[in-house]
Amino acid sequence: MKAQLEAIKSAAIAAVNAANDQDEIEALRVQYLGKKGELTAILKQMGSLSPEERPVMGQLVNEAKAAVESLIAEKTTAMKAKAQEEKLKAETIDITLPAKPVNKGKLHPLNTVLDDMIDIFVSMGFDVVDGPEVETDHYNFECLNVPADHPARDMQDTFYLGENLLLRTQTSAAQIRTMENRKPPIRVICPGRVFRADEVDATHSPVFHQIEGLVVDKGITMCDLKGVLEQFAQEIYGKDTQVKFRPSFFPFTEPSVEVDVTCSECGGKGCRVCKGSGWIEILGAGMVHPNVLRSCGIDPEEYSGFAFGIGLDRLTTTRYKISDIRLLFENDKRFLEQF
Ligand code: 2NL
Repeated sequence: MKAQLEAIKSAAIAAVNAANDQDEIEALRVQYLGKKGELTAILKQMGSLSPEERPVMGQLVNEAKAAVESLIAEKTTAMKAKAQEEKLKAETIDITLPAKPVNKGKLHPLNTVLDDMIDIFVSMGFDVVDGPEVETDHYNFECLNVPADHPARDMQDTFYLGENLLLRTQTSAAQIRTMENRKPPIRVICPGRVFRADEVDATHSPVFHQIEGLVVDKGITMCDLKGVLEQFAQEIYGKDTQVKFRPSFFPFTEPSVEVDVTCSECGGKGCRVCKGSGWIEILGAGMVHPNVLRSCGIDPEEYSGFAFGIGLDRLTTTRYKISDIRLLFENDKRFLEQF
């Protein structure tokens, strides 16, 4: 029986040592140590032994079982460690490989131009304000001294949403509210989308972009207007840019001017861009009409101000040599990816 035990023990140890994976080891554990296993079976034969032999044999069997058990535990730990190591090896990341390209997207050219303009005015002390695109007749026209019979109020020119509701034709309303809500000194710009019932062509779109500005304080004069707008033009077009103020008319300003700059394409010699004149019109401006100040609760005897309106779209198409304004609104990725 002792010899049989030794034989089983060495067979078990050899088999466990030869095992290649955990399934095999588990099968061997069942084969030798399980309820019906070979070493367990030997214990059951002990009844045939004499009372003196029994404890001796019992101890031998237990030692054999313990030896096989500890070998199995050892092999299992070693196999688990090896499997883990192999798994880690297979998962190694080569951090020197180039990353997958990420499509970051780009700013729309209108936003690039707008950001530049905002930087210039903010550096001169202006705040940025905004307002709704749907406005009332009161804020869009009434407060701005646009008379009831003015052609701009016509259904042909303005998108009406109801009796008194319309899509704003300029961003002035946000500035009107600023005058109602803040005390001078006021220095604000208001960028945004505006709407007019225009026929669509290469230079006209029913939706376009404007940045309006307003300054109100004691003692503001036309000199302040000229200084601010000349500084703006030279920062956008370069410091050698010349600025020309031509008399004009707007209902909300008096006097009113239109501002031209020397053509940045030809430097003023005359070319296709400036249609041979050497000048390009960039904005309209003027001293805020006393009626407008009054409609916002500001006393025109005490305060004065100037205002201006700049079209963003034309500035953008000339800067990037874009031939058709419609390209700005079609959101064709092939076009937008060029900027
Ligand atoms: C243009 C002309 C202009 C204004 C806009 C304005 C706003 C207030 C009061 C007075 Cl709250 N005026 N805005 C003034 C003059 C001209 O825009 O041709 N824009 C493209």
